[in-house]
Amino acid sequence: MTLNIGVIGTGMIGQTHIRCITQALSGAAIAAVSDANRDLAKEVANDLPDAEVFDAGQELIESDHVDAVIVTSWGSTHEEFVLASIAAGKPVFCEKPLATEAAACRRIIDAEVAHGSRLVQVGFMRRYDVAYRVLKTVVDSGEIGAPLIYYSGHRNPEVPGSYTREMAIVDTAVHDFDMARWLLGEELVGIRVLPAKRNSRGGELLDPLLMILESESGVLVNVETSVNIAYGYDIRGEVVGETGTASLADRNLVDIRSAGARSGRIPADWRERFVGAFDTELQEWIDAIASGVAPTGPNSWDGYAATVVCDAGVESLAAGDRVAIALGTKPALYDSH
Ligand code: NAD
Ligand code: ISE
Repeated sequence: MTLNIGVIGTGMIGQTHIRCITQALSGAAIAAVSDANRDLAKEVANDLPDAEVFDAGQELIESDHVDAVIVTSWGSTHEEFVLASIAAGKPVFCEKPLATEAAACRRIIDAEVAHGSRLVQVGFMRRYDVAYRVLKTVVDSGEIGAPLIYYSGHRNPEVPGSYTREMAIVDTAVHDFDMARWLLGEELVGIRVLPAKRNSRGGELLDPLLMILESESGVLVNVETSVNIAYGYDIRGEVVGETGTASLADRNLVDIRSAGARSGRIPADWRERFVGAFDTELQEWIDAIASGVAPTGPNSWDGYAATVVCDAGVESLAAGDRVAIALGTKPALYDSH
């Protein structure tokens, strides 16, 4: 059976996911697209012979030709489309953030709990990256002892002019927060955000930022965002345990020896670094739905928790102080995930 997917938001990552589904993955087709910019949606649909173009995301969700929904529009629109998908009883894959406000994430959780089973998956694709998966296996095995510190470096060569101060936290570090929760298997309870000496390439941005978070058991998580670092898209991760350490290795595809030096290639951007993770993330989502199993990837609670950590981070940046993170009670629906 082919899973017919409707995509809302045919911008950069919407097109990346469509390409991935139509050119690399199996078991699914793009049956519908919608974008606030209708010309863009039509242009994207030109390469998709079976895709209908809808003026409104809501109509796409309700279409009988759409079995499952992918939401890749701007973050501020996610709540509306995720809630509509839940109301229609359709599985929905929502790019991060699940919603831009904690209260909106809570409304999604309430709707999903009322539905009675999981329909929502959030696009935290790092959980599907081969290197991160091996890192988690090592941590969970106890080989390096109990984790004590986790360092998470998130470096972008540059960011667009529309990138604001808070985005280093809510748009970039949100991935690191999710990784910390997933790798450690615990919630984060506090955050302190410290601006470093500014990178002169970053204009008015506070770049780099250093964030120090604590987990429930007292593990310290140290997140670095550097979003104008020029040399490439570099993702670092190291867990310091009681008896050893484990870190993401450099993933050179080639070793270059030239002019008396040895070097390797660093990815240009997130698409190049996480191409394999996006493939696995979407293939596992498609396979689960096709076989009638609820998605097992990052859930609404994960999306909510990440947004709450982001809110606390933004508050800490403004206040120059530590801010506590309070999540409240987790519904039983999310206990086994
Ligand atoms: P983009 O601006 O390139 O594309 C977003 C598209 O959504 C635009 O074409 C816009 O017209 C459309 N849109 C906006 N409001 C809409 C609405 N109400 N209905 C239909 N379409 C609407 O942005 P992008 O970079 O593709 O980012 C989209 C989302 O994906 C964001 O939430 C972003 O955080 C996330 N993202 C995730 C990753 C990742 O690594 N997982 C990477 C990039 C972006
Ligand atoms: C972007 O939105 C992403 O999600 C990328 O993974 C991240 O590296 C980048 O900083 C964000 O702007």
